[in-house]
Amino acid sequence: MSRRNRADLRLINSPEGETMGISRRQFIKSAASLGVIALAPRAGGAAVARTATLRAAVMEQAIRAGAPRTNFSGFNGSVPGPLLRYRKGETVRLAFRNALEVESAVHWHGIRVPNAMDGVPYVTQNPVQPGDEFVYEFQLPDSGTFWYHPHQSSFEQVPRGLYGALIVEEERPIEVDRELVWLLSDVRIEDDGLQVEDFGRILDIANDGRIGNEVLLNGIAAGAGNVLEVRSGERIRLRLINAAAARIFQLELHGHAMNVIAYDGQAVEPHVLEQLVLGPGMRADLVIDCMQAPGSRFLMNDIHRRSVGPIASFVYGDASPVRRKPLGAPMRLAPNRLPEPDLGKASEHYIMFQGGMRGAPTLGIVDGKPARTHELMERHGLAWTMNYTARHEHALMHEPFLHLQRGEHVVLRMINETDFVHPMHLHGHFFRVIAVDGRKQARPVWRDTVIMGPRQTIDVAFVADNPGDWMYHCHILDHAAGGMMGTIRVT
Ligand SMILES: [Cu+2]
Repeated sequence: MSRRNRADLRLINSPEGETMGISRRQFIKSAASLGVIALAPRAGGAAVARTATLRAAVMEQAIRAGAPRTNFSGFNGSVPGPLLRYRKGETVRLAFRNALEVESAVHWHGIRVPNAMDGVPYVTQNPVQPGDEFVYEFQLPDSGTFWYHPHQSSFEQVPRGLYGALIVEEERPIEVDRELVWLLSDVRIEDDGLQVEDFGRILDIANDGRIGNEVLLNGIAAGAGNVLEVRSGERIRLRLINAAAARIFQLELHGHAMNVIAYDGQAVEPHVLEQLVLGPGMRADLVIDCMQAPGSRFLMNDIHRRSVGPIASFVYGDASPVRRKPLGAPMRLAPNRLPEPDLGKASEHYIMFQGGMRGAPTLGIVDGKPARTHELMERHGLAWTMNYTARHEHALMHEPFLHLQRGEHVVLRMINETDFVHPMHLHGHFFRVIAVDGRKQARPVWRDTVIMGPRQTIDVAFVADNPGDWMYHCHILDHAAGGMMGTIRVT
């Protein structure tokens, strides 16, 4: 256990950024290079956009003290990229500078941006060429926990390290003693620390995706040695983001109740979770009352079948408790205003998913021609179909698979005929998860990404109120590259 890891966890998203009077465009850098972009409140009341620059470039960073440095691509020289933190309703201006040797762009996952700001090459904008810049400017309609990452060759660019958190504070935040942002991810590295250059293998594409051999928490190796020092009695708000390309986390925390207060940034009625399942792209906000005795120690574990192991240790300092009883303040967040789908007048649409290396063989259409499973894989590098069609990242995006009228109330039935799990993500909108395998959900939660279990059917409902071509894809990024990707056109 290194001093460095300790420092990292304590520094993560501490509120100093706001209270230290940091001026415009300055970064606070922690020892482990987690930057926080915190900007001065705008003067006057004029609607001045808050600006920040995200520069993508190759870089190096050790994932644990003493380990050989790992080659990453990162924003502003760190993995994860700088923590962007704003308030609901603000307008932001984010300049993306591409210092990579490949085309890229930045997508703002979960933020209901105008279509032209969504950051999807070939769909909402041209790719940003090496050496070029693209300026994104949009208002933040919702408070919540969001993140950003490239949407070009994302199966490679994201696990190389291009991701960061974007937090939008509520108008009236709930009372907590401390807030943390944890970006979970992984990396596939050799003993020499270098990333394994095996991105986009059909074996990964057609299976569970490319899973790393080291789990990362804010760019540092996860594990029991990753220590979060807590004080008895304190209330922590923990914002969790799964930024991994393919890994699904299933988290449990010993000795503490995990009160979930938001999924994908949207408020839910606070309730206690025994386990939290987070697929790639998904987020959860937790409130944790640390009511154990000074000097005690507890593990947060990932108990997912593929990745059993500790994520971090909650270690109580010796200081006397801040309070003896949990803070009585409410945990419930004020909900964002989202357009409520009316199921009585909603149109119904279906998407059937097939493919993968296990399960029934697939017949799909690629570039207008039929292809059997082996042809999909061997000839096209594809493994998945949506409504019998497999789409390449570049080629077929201009042909939406679903047309919706602006303002249309929609029920989307997703029928997973594969033997695999798929976290399905829709851009530009939130949807309510209304039924699972035909069972109506008592409290349908808002989400932008929902897990479809193997052979499971999920119904979601939303109002298509945001015009444009919106990506709809699996957030296992190898699956997206392998055909589980398309656009929904709202006009
Ligand atoms: Cu998938």
